[in-house]
Amino acid sequence: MKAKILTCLKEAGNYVSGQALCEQFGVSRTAVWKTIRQLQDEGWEIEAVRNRGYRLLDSQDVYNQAALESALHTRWLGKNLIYLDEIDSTNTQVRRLADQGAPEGTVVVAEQQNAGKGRRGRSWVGPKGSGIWMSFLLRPEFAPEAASMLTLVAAMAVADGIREVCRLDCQIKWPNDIVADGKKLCGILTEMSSEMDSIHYVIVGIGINVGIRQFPEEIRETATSLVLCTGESVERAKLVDAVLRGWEHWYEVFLQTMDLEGLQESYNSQLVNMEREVKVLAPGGSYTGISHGINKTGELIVELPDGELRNVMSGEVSVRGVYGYV
Ligand code: BT5
Repeated sequence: MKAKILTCLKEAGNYVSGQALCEQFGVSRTAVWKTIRQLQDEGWEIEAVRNRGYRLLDSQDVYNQAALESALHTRWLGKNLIYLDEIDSTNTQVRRLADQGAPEGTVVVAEQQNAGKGRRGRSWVGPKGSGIWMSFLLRPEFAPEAASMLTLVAAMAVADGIREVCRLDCQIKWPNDIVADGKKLCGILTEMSSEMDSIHYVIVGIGINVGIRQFPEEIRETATSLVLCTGESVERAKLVDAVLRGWEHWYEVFLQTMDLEGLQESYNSQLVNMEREVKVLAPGGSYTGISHGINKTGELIVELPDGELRNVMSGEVSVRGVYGYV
């Protein structure tokens, strides 16, 4: 009900009479009034004028179940959306739900993560009120080998979403970061539960720094946020919607060929390291070369000084710019 009234006010962009809301949703005037009060308590600025009705003032960053439901314009992703004030990690929460049989497309969004995860046991800083920390569940039919490409699909979705909502020209740092001004704005963590030749489920986790103004010492040089890059605040629910819509689009492109053929060109055009010298930090030792972008299976093609071309797989390495983080 809250989400519905909110959507109605957003779409109207003007006064909507109490009577019209009563009729549309088949509830009493008191029920409408109570719902408006709840929305106001959550932070929405709703003006109430006698004889005219209710009007939603400027869009604000209200972030909760109703705000997200009302902002979502996806086809299938997030039809089952769960908003939480606080959680250890949204990836871990989706895993718990997946084990209990949650459907494909389930999305978990949290206001705060207390034990956010990065790759290979690293941790992710996810303070309250200043980011998008979310994960979603897929139950794909394809072979486990294909799953590593999904991180790259997610990167495309995030970059599109940020451009659409924030008009910020961000780039992708292979395989799982979105960067702006040479610093990390977003990280992606894809996890999988599988057997030898079949996937039980995949969890795609996305962390976007939105309003963080000051980072912990250890990442101060390498991390940034949307507010630091644009100086503007962001309506997070809108950005969640744009990213999830972006996922639906690029995932469909991916499924057509079961590889990145349809994404490769666009991905490479956004790649921050394209045709630049990179340092590959592999378990067996690091080496440098020139990055020529990704191939159809999402490996990074790196040309070594002797001309040898190496296809670098994302599971085993990190890539750094020779002069800094990107
Ligand atoms: C990642 O790992 O970049 C994946 C991050 C995924 C986070 C999302 S949030 C929602 C979902 N739930 C989770 O628990 N995780 C996902 P990696 O490439 O390993 O980078 C981790 C490194 O990034 C850390 O070791 C820090 O150096 C740095 N870092 C940590 N928090 C950061 C932040 N908020 N912004 C930028 N850099 C950060």
